[in-house]
Amino acid sequence: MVHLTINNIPLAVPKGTKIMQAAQKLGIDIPHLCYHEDQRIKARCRLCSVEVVGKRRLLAACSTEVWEGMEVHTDTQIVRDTQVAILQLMLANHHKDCLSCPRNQNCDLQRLCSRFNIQHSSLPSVCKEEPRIVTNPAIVRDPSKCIRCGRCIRACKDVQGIAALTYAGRSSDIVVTTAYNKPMETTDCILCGQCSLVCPTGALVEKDDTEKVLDALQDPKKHVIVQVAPSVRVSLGDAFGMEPGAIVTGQMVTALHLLGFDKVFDTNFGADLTIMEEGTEFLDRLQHGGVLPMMTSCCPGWVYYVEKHYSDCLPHLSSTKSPMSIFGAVAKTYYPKVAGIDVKDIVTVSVMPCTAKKFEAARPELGRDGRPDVDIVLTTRELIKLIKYVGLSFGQLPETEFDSPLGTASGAGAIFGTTGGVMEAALRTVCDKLTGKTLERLDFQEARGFKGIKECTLELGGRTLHIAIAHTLKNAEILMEQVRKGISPYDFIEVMACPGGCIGGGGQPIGTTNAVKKKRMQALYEIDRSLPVRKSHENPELQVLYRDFLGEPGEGKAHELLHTGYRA
Ligand code: HC1
Ligand code: SF4
Repeated sequence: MVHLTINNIPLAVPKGTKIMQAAQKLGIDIPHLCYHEDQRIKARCRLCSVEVVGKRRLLAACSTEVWEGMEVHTDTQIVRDTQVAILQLMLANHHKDCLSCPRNQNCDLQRLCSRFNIQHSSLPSVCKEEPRIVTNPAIVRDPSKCIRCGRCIRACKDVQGIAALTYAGRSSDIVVTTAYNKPMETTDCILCGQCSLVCPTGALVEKDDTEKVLDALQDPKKHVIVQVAPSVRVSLGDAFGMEPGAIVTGQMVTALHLLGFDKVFDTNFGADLTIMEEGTEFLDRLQHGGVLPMMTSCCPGWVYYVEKHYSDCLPHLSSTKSPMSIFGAVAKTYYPKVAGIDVKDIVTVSVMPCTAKKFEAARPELGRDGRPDVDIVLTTRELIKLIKYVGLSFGQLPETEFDSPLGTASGAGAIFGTTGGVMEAALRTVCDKLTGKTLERLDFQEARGFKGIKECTLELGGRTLHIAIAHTLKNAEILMEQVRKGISPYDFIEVMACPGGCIGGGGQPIGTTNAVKKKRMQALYEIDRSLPVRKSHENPELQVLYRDFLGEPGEGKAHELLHTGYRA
C-alpha cells in the first residue's frame, strides 16, 4: 500500500492508484472532462489539476500515480484559479444556448460551471456559431458545443476500431471532425452512437424524435402502439435515481400508457420470432450445405458495418430481420387484422437503447406500401425526456403488464439485450430442433460474461457446433478477417456492435459505464430465470401467430414478412 495525504487527510491506497481515484475514496470529486473511467487516459483538459507539495507545476490527477509520502492539495487558490480559467476558456468557445440544448441539465460542462459559480465567460466569445449537422436519421453533430476532450474519438477508435472522428487543425484552432468534415454517414461511421454516449456536452446527440411521437399521441385518428427493447427495462431506472440494473418493466409499461400509447407491446416477442426464423435458417444452412458461418443480423450497427466494411461477406449474415423490424412487420400486417384497425391509422413507435435503430427503421426495404413498418424510433434517453416532460414520478408508478397479443415473451427473448444473449436464445431452440428432444439444459454459461470474444463447442445430435460471440466492432473485426479469408472455424457467430450488447447501446442513459452494464447484464438473466417459458419456440402467443397467420417458420408468409436483404 502507498501512504499519502489529500487535503491533509491521511490515507493508504494500492500502488498504481491515480490521485483521482485516491481522492474518490475520501469522497472528493476532482473535476474532470476528458477523463472517462472506461477509456485510455489522455490528460488533455487539465481540469483535474492539483497541487503536490515539492512540485513546481500542477499535476493532472487523472494520470498521476500516487507515491509514498505524497501530499496532495485539491482545493488551493491556484488550483481553483486554474480550474476556473479552463472553464472560462471553454465557455468562450462554446455556443451557450443551454435552454434549447438536448443535454440541458445533463451536461458535464454546465454542471461544472454551476459548481464553480460561473454564470458567463469573462472572456470575449470566439465561438463560431456553426449550424448543427443533421444529415442522417440517427446522430446529430453540433461542433459549436464541442470542448475537444477527445472522448468520442477514443470511443470510436479504441472501442469500435472505426476512427470516423479525429482531431484536425492545430493549437487553438483544433477541432473534432470527420475526414474532410464529411457527414458522418458518408464516412466509415456506422451510427452506433457510442460517441454520443461518452460526449460530456451536446456536441454529439441522438436525433430527437420526441415531438413526432407527441404529435402522433395528440392525433385522435391515430392508434399509436409502442414496442420496448429488452435492455430498456434494466436501464431506464438510472435516470430516476434507482440503482444500476434495477428492473422497472412494470413501471415502464405504466408510464407508456400514461403517456397515451394505445397499446404497449414487447420487442422480446419479436426476439422470440427472430429465434424461430434465425434458428430455422441456421439448421437449414447446416443440413443443406448453406453459407457458414452464419452471422446474426439483429444489431443495426453491426449489419451496417458488414455492409460498409465487409460487403464480400454479406451472404454470411442471416437474412432474418431484427426483433424490432420483425415486430414492425407483424404490427403492420397481423395486428390490424386482429385489432380491426385500418393499417393507415396505426403508428408504430419503438423504444430502443440504440441510435442506429433509427437508421434501421428508415431502410426502405423494411416497410410496405411506401410506409415504414416502424414509424418512429426513440432512444432510452428520449423516453426519459418524455417521462420527465409529462411529470411522472416514475419510481412511484404502479406496475402493469404488457398488452396482448404481442406482449408475451420467453426468457430467451429477454436476454437478447446482452452480449451472448442472442446466441444463448438461439441455442435453446436449435438444440431442441437438432436433437428432436426437449432438452433440460437452458443455461449456456459459455455465452455469458463481458469477455470480448467468447467461443464454445457443442456436441449435438451427432454434430459438433463451433460458436463464437463478439461485442464491439474491434473484436468483430478479428472474426471477420477469418471469415473473409475463408478460415473461420465457426458455424455460428453472434456480433453486437456496442460494448456489452444493447445494455451498452449508444442511446442508453448518459453515465452508462462498464460497471453499470455488468449490473444490467445480471438483471436480464434475472428476468430470464423468473419467466415460466424460457425457450422462444415454447412461447404460446408466438405459436398462435404461426398457426393462424405466418404458417411454417422460414417459408411462405413467414419468409416474406420476416426476412430481408442487404446492400453491398
Ligand atoms: Fe437490442 Fe434487439 S437486443 S438489437 O440490442 O436484437 O437496440 O435491447 O431491441 O431489434 O430484441 C437494441 C436491445 C433490441 C432488436 C431485440
Ligand atoms: Fe464512431 Fe459509432 Fe460515433 Fe459513428 S456513431 S462516429 S461509428 S462511435
